[in-house]
Amino acid sequence: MKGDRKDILTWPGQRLDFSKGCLLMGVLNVTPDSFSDGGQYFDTERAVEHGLKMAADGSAIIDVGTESTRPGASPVSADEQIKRAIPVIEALVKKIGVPVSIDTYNFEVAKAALNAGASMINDITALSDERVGRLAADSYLPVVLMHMQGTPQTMQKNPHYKDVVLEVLQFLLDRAAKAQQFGIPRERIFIDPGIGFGKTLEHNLLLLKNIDKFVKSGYRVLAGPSRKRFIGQITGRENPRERIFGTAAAVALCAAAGVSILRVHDVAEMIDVTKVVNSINC
Ligand code: HH2
Repeated sequence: MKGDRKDILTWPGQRLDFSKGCLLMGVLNVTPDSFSDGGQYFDTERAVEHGLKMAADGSAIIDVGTESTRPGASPVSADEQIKRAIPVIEALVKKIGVPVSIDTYNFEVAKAALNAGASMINDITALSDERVGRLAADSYLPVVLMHMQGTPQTMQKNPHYKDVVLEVLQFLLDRAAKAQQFGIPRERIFIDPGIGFGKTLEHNLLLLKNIDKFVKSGYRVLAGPSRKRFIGQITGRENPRERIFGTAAAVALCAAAGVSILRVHDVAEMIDVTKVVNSINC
């Protein structure tokens, strides 16, 4: 299966080169309430400035999110999300050479983002709305399929699995097969175990410990451990912005295991981590 995975992923107008190892996806939350940077980039100008900085720092993709999915967060209307996302995407695609992805499971938001120039869809519900899958297929775009148990409102109430690694992997393989039925070729599919989405500390650790099993599936893997609560639980650091070294440990482990993309907030710091791991691994 690994043979299907080329080192360079190309799609209309874009390319990602994995030949030297993993790449970073910089998080750009245009929200007032995200768990670690809520409000910091809610203003369009500041959001664009931060996106430009992450690209200059070495981020290979900028991931624009307009709705917090932290545990207990409430959904935001599509109209409001479009209002938040579009000016930021339009400004970024004019100024940077790297792809902009839209972090959404909402068809209307995805469609508006693609019209504004976004060229990748990061769907935390793994194409729960089939129209998002067809949109990605018809537009020849890559997609990220993430696993979540429950919804952001309920997911941390009592997450339960018999075998978390097996169940999460099986779910992602099923969704990836479905994505191919929509017409998305397998090399454009990224699978993501969804660290922190309906998972206890133990579940998150098991998923990270076994991240190689996801890599061996033949699909490219994306992981998003950045600043998350499991790092606070281990280190005692309540403030997500103080979880950079903890994030670095998880990023290094994932990079060494062959994860293709790490979704991170602290691009300037994590680029050094991945450069070192990639150099050792090459
Ligand atoms: N995590 C978050 C949001 N989107 N997408 C993928 N593919 N994988 C992840 O692990 C992931 C994600 C949550 O982080 P953040 O965007 O910083 O927080 P919030 O949801 O509060 O905006």
